[in-house]
Amino acid sequence: MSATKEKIAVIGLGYVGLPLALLADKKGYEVVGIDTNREKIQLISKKVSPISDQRISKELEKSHLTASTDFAQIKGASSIIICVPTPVYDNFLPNLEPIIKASQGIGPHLEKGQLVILESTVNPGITENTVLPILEKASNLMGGKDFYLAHCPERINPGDQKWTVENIPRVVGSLEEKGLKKAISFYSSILTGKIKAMTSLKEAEACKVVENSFRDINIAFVNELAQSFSLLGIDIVKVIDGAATKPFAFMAHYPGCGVGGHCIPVDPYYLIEYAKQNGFNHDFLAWARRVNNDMPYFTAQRTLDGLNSAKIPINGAKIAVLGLSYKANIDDTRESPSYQIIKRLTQYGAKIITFDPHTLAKSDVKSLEEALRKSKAVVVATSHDYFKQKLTPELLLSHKIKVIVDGRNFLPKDSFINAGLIYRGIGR
Ligand code: SAJ
Repeated sequence: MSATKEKIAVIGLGYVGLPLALLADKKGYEVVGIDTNREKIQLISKKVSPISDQRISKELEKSHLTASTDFAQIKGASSIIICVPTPVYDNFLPNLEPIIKASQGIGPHLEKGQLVILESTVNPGITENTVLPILEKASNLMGGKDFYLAHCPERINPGDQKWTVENIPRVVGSLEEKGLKKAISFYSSILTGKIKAMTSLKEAEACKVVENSFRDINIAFVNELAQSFSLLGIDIVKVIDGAATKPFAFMAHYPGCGVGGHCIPVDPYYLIEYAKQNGFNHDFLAWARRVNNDMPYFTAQRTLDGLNSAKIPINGAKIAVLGLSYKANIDDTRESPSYQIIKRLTQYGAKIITFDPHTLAKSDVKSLEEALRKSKAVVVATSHDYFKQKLTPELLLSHKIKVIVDGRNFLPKDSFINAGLIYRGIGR
Protein backbone atom coordinates (compact mmCIF):
# COMPACT_ATOMS: atom_id res chain seq x y z
CA MET A 1 0.00 0.00 0.00
CA SER A 2 1.49 3.38 -0.94
CA ALA A 3 2.64 5.40 2.08
CA THR A 4 0.84 8.52 0.82
CA LYS A 5 -2.61 7.01 1.30
CA GLU A 6 -4.48 8.16 4.40
CA LYS A 7 -5.67 5.13 6.38
CA ILE A 8 -9.12 4.62 7.87
CA ALA A 9 -10.67 1.69 9.72
CA VAL A 10 -14.30 0.48 9.52
CA ILE A 11 -15.57 -1.67 12.38
CA GLY A 12 -18.41 -3.97 11.28
CA LEU A 13 -18.63 -5.09 7.64
CA GLY A 14 -22.37 -5.57 7.20
CA TYR A 15 -25.07 -3.67 5.25
CA VAL A 16 -23.67 -0.39 6.55
CA GLY A 17 -19.94 -0.91 7.05
CA LEU A 18 -19.06 -2.76 3.86
CA PRO A 19 -20.52 -0.16 1.44
CA LEU A 20 -18.80 2.60 3.44
CA ALA A 21 -15.43 0.78 3.42
CA LEU A 22 -15.68 0.20 -0.33
CA LEU A 23 -16.60 3.83 -0.98
CA ALA A 24 -13.63 5.12 1.08
CA ASP A 25 -11.36 2.66 -0.76
CA LYS A 26 -12.67 3.93 -4.10
CA LYS A 27 -12.00 7.52 -2.97
CA GLY A 28 -8.33 6.72 -2.38
CA TYR A 29 -8.11 5.80 1.31
CA GLU A 30 -6.18 2.80 2.58
CA VAL A 31 -9.07 0.94 4.25
CA VAL A 32 -8.95 -1.81 6.82
CA GLY A 33 -12.25 -3.48 7.69
CA ILE A 34 -12.57 -5.19 11.07
CA ASP A 35 -15.27 -7.71 11.94
CA THR A 36 -15.54 -10.38 14.62
CA ASN A 37 -17.13 -12.81 12.12
CA ARG A 38 -14.21 -14.91 10.80
CA GLU A 39 -16.30 -16.38 7.97
CA LYS A 40 -17.16 -12.89 6.74
CA ILE A 41 -13.50 -11.84 6.91
CA GLN A 42 -12.46 -14.91 4.90
CA LEU A 43 -15.10 -14.19 2.23
CA ILE A 44 -14.14 -10.51 1.96
CA SER A 45 -10.43 -11.38 1.86
CA LYS A 46 -11.26 -13.59 -1.14
CA LYS A 47 -13.20 -10.60 -2.58
CA VAL A 48 -16.49 -12.46 -2.21
CA SER A 49 -19.32 -10.31 -0.85
CA PRO A 50 -21.15 -11.71 2.19
CA ILE A 51 -24.15 -9.58 1.10
CA SER A 52 -26.11 -10.51 -2.03
CA ASP A 53 -25.90 -7.12 -3.73
CA GLN A 54 -24.48 -6.87 -7.25
CA ARG A 55 -23.10 -3.38 -6.81
CA ILE A 56 -21.22 -4.40 -3.63
CA SER A 57 -19.89 -7.60 -5.24
CA LYS A 58 -18.52 -5.67 -8.21
CA GLU A 59 -16.87 -2.99 -6.04
CA LEU A 60 -15.36 -5.59 -3.74
CA GLU A 61 -13.70 -7.35 -6.68
CA LYS A 62 -11.97 -4.10 -7.66
CA SER A 63 -11.17 -2.92 -4.13
CA HIS A 64 -7.90 -2.91 -2.16
CA LEU A 65 -9.84 -3.36 1.10
CA THR A 66 -8.07 -5.47 3.72
CA ALA A 67 -10.22 -7.30 6.27
CA SER A 68 -9.25 -8.61 9.69
CA THR A 69 -10.60 -9.69 13.05
CA ASP A 70 -7.73 -7.91 14.79
CA PHE A 71 -8.53 -4.49 16.31
CA ALA A 72 -4.79 -3.71 16.47
CA GLN A 73 -5.13 -3.01 12.74
CA ILE A 74 -6.66 0.40 13.55
CA LYS A 75 -3.09 1.58 14.23
CA GLY A 76 -2.26 4.60 12.08
CA ALA A 77 -5.84 5.20 10.98
CA SER A 78 -6.96 8.84 10.99
CA SER A 79 -10.62 7.84 11.42
CA ILE A 80 -12.25 4.74 12.90
CA ILE A 81 -15.92 4.32 11.95
CA ILE A 82 -18.14 1.97 14.02
CA CYS A 83 -20.88 0.35 11.90
CA VAL A 84 -22.07 -2.52 14.09
CA PRO A 85 -25.74 -3.59 14.50
CA THR A 86 -27.99 -2.16 17.23
CA PRO A 87 -30.75 -4.76 17.63
CA VAL A 88 -33.33 -4.91 20.39
CA TYR A 89 -33.95 -7.76 22.82
CA ASP A 90 -37.24 -9.71 22.70
CA ASN A 91 -38.62 -7.21 25.23
CA PHE A 92 -37.72 -4.48 22.73
CA LEU A 93 -35.06 -2.95 25.01
CA PRO A 94 -31.96 -1.74 23.11
CA ASN A 95 -29.13 -4.27 22.93
CA LEU A 96 -25.89 -2.25 23.03
CA GLU A 97 -23.61 -5.32 23.22
CA PRO A 98 -22.18 -4.96 19.67
CA ILE A 99 -21.39 -1.26 20.29
CA ILE A 100 -19.82 -1.99 23.69
CA LYS A 101 -17.70 -4.80 22.24
CA ALA A 102 -16.56 -2.60 19.34
CA SER A 103 -15.60 0.21 21.75
CA GLN A 104 -13.74 -2.28 23.96
CA GLY A 105 -11.91 -3.55 20.86
CA ILE A 106 -10.85 -0.05 19.79
CA GLY A 107 -9.92 1.36 23.23
CA PRO A 108 -6.60 -0.40 23.87
CA HIS A 109 -5.29 0.50 20.40
CA LEU A 110 -6.58 4.09 20.28
CA GLU A 111 -3.87 6.62 19.44
CA LYS A 112 -3.62 10.40 20.01
CA GLY A 113 -5.26 12.44 17.29
CA GLN A 114 -7.54 9.66 16.01
CA LEU A 115 -11.22 10.34 15.29
CA VAL A 116 -13.82 7.73 16.30
CA ILE A 117 -17.19 8.00 14.54
CA LEU A 118 -20.25 5.96 15.56
CA GLU A 119 -22.65 5.34 12.64
CA SER A 120 -24.82 2.72 14.33
CA THR A 121 -28.34 3.88 15.21
CA VAL A 122 -28.60 4.68 18.92
CA ASN A 123 -30.80 6.74 21.19
CA PRO A 124 -29.55 10.16 22.26
CA GLY A 125 -26.82 9.91 24.88
CA ILE A 126 -25.24 6.57 23.93
CA THR A 127 -22.18 7.98 22.14
CA GLU A 128 -21.30 10.21 25.12
CA ASN A 129 -22.44 7.98 27.99
CA THR A 130 -21.52 4.51 26.69
CA VAL A 131 -18.87 4.76 23.95
CA LEU A 132 -16.79 7.65 25.33
CA PRO A 133 -16.13 6.23 28.83
CA ILE A 134 -15.06 2.83 27.41
CA LEU A 135 -12.63 4.49 24.97
CA GLU A 136 -11.17 6.82 27.64
CA LYS A 137 -10.75 4.06 30.23
CA ALA A 138 -9.10 1.60 27.84
CA SER A 139 -6.78 4.16 26.21
CA ASN A 140 -5.98 6.52 29.11
CA LEU A 141 -6.68 9.29 26.60
CA MET A 142 -9.26 12.07 26.94
CA GLY A 143 -12.04 12.41 24.43
CA GLY A 144 -12.31 15.82 22.75
CA LYS A 145 -8.67 16.54 23.61
CA ASP A 146 -6.40 13.53 22.89
CA PHE A 147 -8.83 11.82 20.49
CA TYR A 148 -12.04 12.95 18.86
CA LEU A 149 -15.53 11.44 18.93
CA ALA A 150 -18.44 12.02 16.52
CA HIS A 151 -21.79 10.52 15.55
CA CYS A 152 -23.03 10.29 11.97
CA PRO A 153 -26.14 8.08 11.85
CA GLU A 154 -26.14 5.60 8.94
CA ARG A 155 -28.79 6.10 6.28
CA ILE A 156 -28.26 3.02 4.15
CA ASN A 157 -31.37 1.99 2.25
CA PRO A 158 -30.94 -1.67 1.25
CA GLY A 159 -31.84 -2.36 -2.37
CA ASP A 160 -32.19 1.32 -3.29
CA GLN A 161 -30.43 2.05 -6.60
CA LYS A 162 -31.14 5.81 -6.47
CA TRP A 163 -30.04 6.73 -2.95
CA THR A 164 -26.63 5.19 -2.30
CA VAL A 165 -24.07 5.44 0.49
CA GLU A 166 -22.32 8.12 -1.59
CA ASN A 167 -25.17 10.53 -2.33
CA ILE A 168 -27.49 10.30 0.69
CA PRO A 169 -27.28 13.55 2.73
CA ARG A 170 -25.95 13.06 6.27
CA VAL A 171 -25.96 14.77 9.67
CA VAL A 172 -22.91 14.88 11.94
CA GLY A 173 -22.49 15.80 15.61
CA SER A 174 -19.43 15.74 17.84
CA LEU A 175 -18.19 16.28 21.39
CA GLU A 176 -16.57 19.52 20.37
CA GLU A 177 -15.64 21.78 17.45
CA LYS A 178 -12.36 20.14 16.33
CA GLY A 179 -13.90 16.67 16.21
CA LEU A 180 -16.85 18.04 14.25
CA LYS A 181 -14.54 19.66 11.72
CA LYS A 182 -12.52 16.45 11.33
CA ALA A 183 -15.68 14.37 10.86
CA ILE A 184 -17.13 16.77 8.29
CA SER A 185 -13.79 16.85 6.47
CA PHE A 186 -13.72 13.04 6.29
CA TYR A 187 -17.30 12.70 5.02
CA SER A 188 -16.86 15.57 2.57
CA SER A 189 -13.93 13.66 1.06
CA ILE A 190 -16.05 10.59 0.21
CA LEU A 191 -19.69 11.73 -0.06
CA THR A 192 -21.46 13.78 -2.71
CA GLY A 193 -24.51 14.24 -0.48
CA LYS A 194 -24.94 17.34 1.72
CA ILE A 195 -23.50 17.10 5.23
CA LYS A 196 -25.33 19.04 7.96
CA ALA A 197 -23.41 19.92 11.15
CA MET A 198 -25.45 19.39 14.31
CA THR A 199 -24.50 21.23 17.48
CA SER A 200 -24.18 18.11 19.65
CA LEU A 201 -23.84 14.35 19.63
CA LYS A 202 -27.37 14.01 21.03
CA GLU A 203 -28.88 16.06 18.22
CA ALA A 204 -27.22 13.82 15.63
CA GLU A 205 -28.38 10.68 17.46
CA ALA A 206 -31.92 12.07 17.76
CA CYS A 207 -32.17 12.76 14.00
CA LYS A 208 -32.04 9.07 13.09
CA VAL A 209 -34.52 7.81 15.65
CA VAL A 210 -36.87 10.68 14.72
CA GLU A 211 -36.57 9.92 10.97
CA ASN A 212 -37.45 6.28 11.46
CA SER A 213 -40.11 6.87 14.11
CA PHE A 214 -41.73 9.29 11.63
CA ARG A 215 -41.90 6.44 9.10
CA ASP A 216 -43.20 3.95 11.67
CA ILE A 217 -46.09 6.18 12.85
CA ASN A 218 -47.09 6.98 9.26
CA ILE A 219 -47.19 3.30 8.41
CA ALA A 220 -49.21 2.67 11.58
CA PHE A 221 -51.66 5.40 10.52
CA VAL A 222 -52.48 3.65 7.21
CA ASN A 223 -52.39 0.22 8.86
CA GLU A 224 -55.10 1.34 11.29
CA LEU A 225 -57.09 2.84 8.41
CA ALA A 226 -56.75 -0.48 6.55
CA GLN A 227 -58.47 -2.27 9.42
CA SER A 228 -61.42 0.12 9.51
CA PHE A 229 -61.71 0.41 5.71
CA SER A 230 -61.85 -3.40 5.46
CA LEU A 231 -65.11 -3.18 7.44
CA LEU A 232 -66.32 -0.09 5.56
CA GLY A 233 -65.76 -1.77 2.17
CA ILE A 234 -63.49 1.09 1.02
CA ASP A 235 -60.25 0.35 -0.90
CA ILE A 236 -57.58 2.07 1.25
CA VAL A 237 -54.97 1.97 -1.53
CA LYS A 238 -57.24 3.91 -3.88
CA VAL A 239 -57.93 6.45 -1.11
CA ILE A 240 -54.21 6.94 -0.34
CA ASP A 241 -53.46 7.36 -4.04
CA GLY A 242 -56.29 9.91 -4.16
CA ALA A 243 -55.02 11.79 -1.10
CA ALA A 244 -51.50 11.74 -2.60
CA THR A 245 -52.71 13.96 -5.44
CA LYS A 246 -52.48 16.75 -2.90
CA PRO A 247 -49.04 18.22 -3.72
CA PHE A 248 -48.31 19.42 -0.20
CA ALA A 249 -48.76 18.34 3.42
CA PHE A 250 -49.37 14.69 2.59
CA MET A 251 -46.83 11.87 2.30
CA ALA A 252 -48.13 8.51 1.06
CA HIS A 253 -47.40 5.39 3.07
CA TYR A 254 -49.10 2.06 2.42
CA PRO A 255 -50.66 -0.60 4.66
CA GLY A 256 -49.29 -4.13 4.66
CA CYS A 257 -48.94 -7.37 6.58
CA GLY A 258 -46.37 -5.83 8.93
CA VAL A 259 -43.26 -3.70 9.39
CA GLY A 260 -39.95 -5.58 9.23
CA GLY A 261 -36.26 -4.83 8.86
CA HIS A 262 -33.53 -3.75 11.22
CA CYS A 263 -34.50 -0.06 11.23
CA ILE A 264 -38.15 0.94 11.29
CA PRO A 265 -39.57 -1.57 13.79
CA VAL A 266 -36.49 -1.21 16.04
CA ASP A 267 -35.40 2.42 16.17
CA PRO A 268 -38.56 3.84 17.85
CA TYR A 269 -37.92 1.58 20.85
CA TYR A 270 -34.61 3.34 21.41
CA LEU A 271 -36.41 6.65 21.81
CA ILE A 272 -39.31 5.14 23.82
CA GLU A 273 -36.87 3.51 26.26
CA TYR A 274 -34.58 6.52 26.64
CA ALA A 275 -37.47 8.92 27.24
CA LYS A 276 -39.00 6.49 29.76
CA GLN A 277 -35.70 6.44 31.69
CA ASN A 278 -36.01 10.23 31.81
CA GLY A 279 -39.62 10.34 32.94
CA PHE A 280 -41.63 10.59 29.71
CA ASN A 281 -43.88 7.92 28.15
CA HIS A 282 -44.07 8.09 24.36
CA ASP A 283 -47.62 6.66 24.33
CA PHE A 284 -48.14 7.65 20.69
CA LEU A 285 -44.92 6.01 19.42
CA ALA A 286 -45.63 2.93 21.54
CA TRP A 287 -49.17 2.67 20.20
CA ALA A 288 -47.91 2.91 16.60
CA ARG A 289 -45.53 0.04 17.35
CA ARG A 290 -48.47 -2.00 18.68
CA VAL A 291 -50.56 -1.29 15.56
CA ASN A 292 -47.71 -2.35 13.26
CA ASN A 293 -46.85 -5.41 15.35
CA ASP A 294 -50.50 -6.52 15.09
CA MET A 295 -50.61 -6.47 11.28
CA PRO A 296 -49.34 -10.06 10.83
CA TYR A 297 -52.26 -11.20 13.04
CA PHE A 298 -54.69 -9.06 11.04
CA THR A 299 -53.33 -10.75 7.90
CA ALA A 300 -53.91 -14.19 9.44
CA GLN A 301 -57.47 -13.05 10.25
CA ARG A 302 -57.97 -12.02 6.61
CA THR A 303 -56.78 -15.49 5.57
CA LEU A 304 -59.25 -17.15 7.95
CA ASP A 305 -62.01 -14.93 6.57
CA GLY A 306 -61.11 -15.87 3.00
CA LEU A 307 -61.11 -19.60 3.77
CA ASN A 308 -64.47 -19.25 5.56
CA SER A 309 -65.92 -17.60 2.45
CA ALA A 310 -64.66 -20.60 0.47
CA LYS A 311 -66.13 -22.93 3.11
CA ILE A 312 -62.66 -24.43 3.67
CA PRO A 313 -61.79 -25.16 7.30
CA ILE A 314 -58.40 -23.67 8.19
CA ASN A 315 -57.63 -26.53 10.56
CA GLY A 316 -55.49 -28.94 8.55
CA ALA A 317 -55.55 -26.74 5.43
CA LYS A 318 -52.23 -26.42 3.57
CA ILE A 319 -51.40 -22.73 3.08
CA ALA A 320 -48.50 -21.41 0.97
CA VAL A 321 -46.82 -18.37 2.57
CA LEU A 322 -44.89 -16.65 -0.21
CA GLY A 323 -42.13 -14.24 0.81
CA LEU A 324 -39.87 -14.34 3.88
CA SER A 325 -37.85 -11.14 3.25
CA TYR A 326 -39.06 -8.02 5.06
CA LYS A 327 -39.28 -6.03 1.85
CA ALA A 328 -39.31 -6.57 -1.92
CA ASN A 329 -36.39 -7.93 -3.95
CA ILE A 330 -33.85 -8.35 -1.13
CA ASP A 331 -32.77 -11.39 0.92
CA ASP A 332 -32.98 -9.83 4.41
CA THR A 333 -35.48 -11.56 6.72
CA ARG A 334 -34.68 -9.62 9.92
CA GLU A 335 -37.88 -8.81 11.90
CA SER A 336 -39.85 -10.02 8.87
CA PRO A 337 -43.64 -10.12 9.55
CA SER A 338 -43.81 -13.37 7.53
CA TYR A 339 -42.75 -15.31 10.60
CA GLN A 340 -45.53 -13.87 12.77
CA ILE A 341 -48.08 -14.67 10.07
CA ILE A 342 -46.80 -18.26 9.94
CA LYS A 343 -46.97 -18.52 13.73
CA ARG A 344 -50.59 -17.34 13.89
CA LEU A 345 -51.79 -19.51 10.97
CA THR A 346 -50.11 -22.52 12.59
CA GLN A 347 -51.98 -21.72 15.81
CA TYR A 348 -55.18 -21.84 13.73
CA GLY A 349 -54.19 -25.42 12.74
CA ALA A 350 -53.00 -24.67 9.20
CA LYS A 351 -50.13 -26.60 7.57
CA ILE A 352 -47.70 -23.95 6.27
CA ILE A 353 -45.33 -24.27 3.30
CA THR A 354 -42.98 -21.34 2.60
CA PHE A 355 -41.23 -20.19 -0.56
CA ASP A 356 -39.14 -17.07 -1.23
CA PRO A 357 -36.95 -16.88 -4.38
CA HIS A 358 -34.60 -14.44 -2.60
CA THR A 359 -34.14 -16.59 0.49
CA LEU A 360 -34.27 -20.15 -0.87
CA ALA A 361 -32.06 -21.43 1.95
CA LYS A 362 -34.76 -20.45 4.45
CA SER A 363 -37.70 -21.64 2.29
CA ASP A 364 -39.45 -25.00 2.83
CA VAL A 365 -39.49 -25.66 -0.92
CA LYS A 366 -37.35 -24.45 -3.81
CA SER A 367 -40.04 -23.61 -6.33
CA LEU A 368 -43.36 -21.80 -6.55
CA GLU A 369 -44.93 -24.90 -8.10
CA GLU A 370 -44.02 -27.02 -5.08
CA ALA A 371 -45.42 -24.38 -2.71
CA LEU A 372 -48.73 -24.19 -4.59
CA ARG A 373 -49.16 -27.95 -5.02
CA LYS A 374 -52.11 -29.13 -2.86
CA SER A 375 -52.36 -25.71 -1.13
CA LYS A 376 -55.83 -24.40 -0.31
CA ALA A 377 -54.78 -20.76 0.02
CA VAL A 378 -51.86 -18.46 -0.75
CA VAL A 379 -50.65 -15.64 1.51
CA VAL A 380 -48.19 -13.28 -0.21
CA ALA A 381 -46.16 -11.49 2.49
CA THR A 382 -43.44 -9.85 0.34
CA SER A 383 -44.00 -7.90 -2.86
CA HIS A 384 -41.09 -9.46 -4.80
CA ASP A 385 -41.15 -8.71 -8.55
CA TYR A 386 -40.95 -12.48 -9.02
CA PHE A 387 -44.39 -12.94 -7.46
CA LYS A 388 -45.85 -10.01 -9.40
CA GLN A 389 -44.81 -11.72 -12.64
CA LYS A 390 -45.62 -15.35 -11.76
CA LEU A 391 -48.75 -15.20 -9.60
CA THR A 392 -51.68 -15.19 -12.03
CA PRO A 393 -55.29 -16.26 -11.49
CA GLU A 394 -54.71 -19.03 -14.08
CA LEU A 395 -51.77 -20.43 -12.13
CA LEU A 396 -53.76 -20.51 -8.88
CA LEU A 397 -56.82 -22.02 -10.56
CA SER A 398 -54.61 -24.69 -12.17
CA HIS A 399 -53.75 -25.75 -8.61
CA LYS A 400 -57.44 -25.51 -7.56
CA ILE A 401 -56.49 -22.70 -5.13
CA LYS A 402 -59.51 -20.59 -4.23
CA VAL A 403 -58.10 -17.98 -1.79
CA ILE A 404 -55.35 -15.37 -2.31
CA VAL A 405 -54.30 -13.02 0.51
CA ASP A 406 -52.31 -10.07 -0.83
CA GLY A 407 -50.26 -8.94 2.20
CA ARG A 408 -48.70 -6.05 0.29
CA ASN A 409 -51.70 -4.98 -1.84
CA PHE A 410 -49.52 -5.27 -4.93
CA LEU A 411 -51.40 -7.87 -7.01
CA PRO A 412 -54.13 -6.95 -9.58
CA LYS A 413 -57.13 -7.43 -7.27
CA ASP A 414 -59.82 -7.26 -9.98
CA SER A 415 -58.14 -9.93 -12.18
CA PHE A 416 -58.28 -12.43 -9.32
CA ILE A 417 -61.87 -11.53 -8.38
CA ASN A 418 -63.04 -11.68 -12.02
CA ALA A 419 -61.43 -15.14 -12.34
CA GLY A 420 -63.64 -16.31 -9.46
CA LEU A 421 -60.95 -16.35 -6.76
CA ILE A 422 -61.53 -15.05 -3.23
CA TYR A 423 -59.16 -12.08 -2.86
CA ARG A 424 -58.32 -10.51 0.51
CA GLY A 425 -56.01 -7.50 0.68
CA ILE A 426 -54.93 -5.39 3.65
CA GLY A 427 -57.58 -2.71 3.67
CA ARG A 428 -59.03 -3.69 0.34
N1 SAJ B 1 -43.54 -0.63 4.94
C1 SAJ B 1 -44.94 -0.56 4.96
N2 SAJ B 1 -45.55 0.52 4.42
C2 SAJ B 1 -44.83 1.56 3.87
C3 SAJ B 1 -43.42 1.47 3.87
C4 SAJ B 1 -42.79 0.37 4.41
O1 SAJ B 1 -45.62 -1.47 5.46
O2 SAJ B 1 -45.44 2.51 3.37
C5 SAJ B 1 -42.89 -1.80 5.54
C6 SAJ B 1 -42.01 -2.55 4.56
O3 SAJ B 1 -42.75 -3.55 3.91
C7 SAJ B 1 -40.96 -3.16 5.49
C8 SAJ B 1 -40.82 -2.12 6.60
O4 SAJ B 1 -42.02 -1.32 6.55
O5 SAJ B 1 -41.41 -4.37 6.04
C9 SAJ B 1 -39.60 -1.23 6.44
O6 SAJ B 1 -39.63 -0.79 5.13
P1 SAJ B 1 -38.68 0.45 4.65
O7 SAJ B 1 -39.09 0.78 3.25
O8 SAJ B 1 -38.71 1.52 5.65
O9 SAJ B 1 -37.26 -0.22 4.51
P2 SAJ B 1 -36.01 -0.24 5.48
O10 SAJ B 1 -36.27 -0.94 6.73
O11 SAJ B 1 -34.89 -0.73 4.64
O12 SAJ B 1 -35.80 1.28 5.86
C10 SAJ B 1 -34.76 2.02 5.28
C11 SAJ B 1 -34.52 3.07 6.30
N3 SAJ B 1 -33.26 3.68 6.05
C12 SAJ B 1 -32.47 3.94 7.11
O13 SAJ B 1 -32.79 3.68 8.26
C13 SAJ B 1 -31.17 4.55 6.81
C14 SAJ B 1 -35.62 4.12 6.28
O14 SAJ B 1 -35.17 5.27 7.00
C15 SAJ B 1 -35.96 4.55 4.91
O15 SAJ B 1 -37.06 5.45 4.97
C16 SAJ B 1 -36.37 3.34 4.10
O16 SAJ B 1 -35.21 2.49 4.02
C17 SAJ B 1 -36.83 3.73 2.72
O17 SAJ B 1 -37.26 4.89 2.54
O18 SAJ B 1 -36.84 2.84 1.85
